[in-house]
Amino acid sequence: MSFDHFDYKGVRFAKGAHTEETISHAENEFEVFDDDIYNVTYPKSGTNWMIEILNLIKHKGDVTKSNVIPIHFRSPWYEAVGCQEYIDKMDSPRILSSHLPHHIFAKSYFKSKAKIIYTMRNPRDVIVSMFHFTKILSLYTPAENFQNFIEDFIQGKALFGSWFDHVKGWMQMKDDERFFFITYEELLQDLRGGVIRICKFLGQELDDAQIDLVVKHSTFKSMKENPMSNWSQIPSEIMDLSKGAFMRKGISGDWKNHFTVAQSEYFDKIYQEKMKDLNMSFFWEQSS
Ligand code: PPS
Repeated sequence: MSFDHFDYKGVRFAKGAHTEETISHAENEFEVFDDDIYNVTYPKSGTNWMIEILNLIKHKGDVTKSNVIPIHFRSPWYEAVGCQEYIDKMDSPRILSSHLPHHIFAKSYFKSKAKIIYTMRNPRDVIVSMFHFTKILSLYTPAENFQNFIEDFIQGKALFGSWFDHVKGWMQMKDDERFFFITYEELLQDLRGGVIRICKFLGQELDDAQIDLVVKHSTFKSMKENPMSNWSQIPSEIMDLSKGAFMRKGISGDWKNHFTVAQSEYFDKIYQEKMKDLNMSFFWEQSS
């Protein structure tokens, strides 16, 4: 997995998208407001899906903003280069995205009442999604050797570091009332049920018709067809959609089309070893 990078507190970041200054600012100086909502994920785990859901919930299912504002401006990544100017203009409650691991997250968050929604996805499908993403996002050198890609992912050489450390870090907050976690696979299986649980966590009262609208406009099909949600507004020098789609397949279990039996067994062994101390079983372990 090749990209021009720098490491910060043991985590890999992409030059161009981040600088040591933006990461240090995000960690040490960024001001969290009590009514902020943070959409936190490891990359390729459903970040954009959650941006769509949370913004639709905020607007009680009204799709107007989703149809006119590109998705990356609706909930900017607060650690990324150039995002502060959009964040400064946001209405409250701000819905912000982040791929930061727990140990680099904004210090001011931990003294606030702000809420975090953490979405996780089967790491095997994260690997596949990221593998294809390297072909369209210019900061990457397109990946060709899948075996090496799996190895780099396991070694924490991916953008935002180790998936295992990310999940284990954030799961330290699993019993905190400001923290809610959900899996991509649960959303796939029951989007409406997921939306209702998220509303409850946020204290947002939507009626049945409003919930139906949130669901309708956050399906894979709706988002793929919406030019403001499918990343087609991004210049092709940054993301070249002639080489693949950002809204690629939107399914669980695509890893079975990519991993050999040997790769799958190898990954399972590493997964068991690295996750054993967490003592948690995730939804994808039952569903994939
Ligand atoms: S990123 O680049 O890290 O912000 O990517 P992220 O948004 O986290 O993940 C991209 C994958 O999520 C899929 N996606 C969806 N799946 C189902 N339903 C909806 N509505 C949806 N929106 C985005 C997207 O297709 C990527 O997964 P893959 O497996 O590549 O298709």
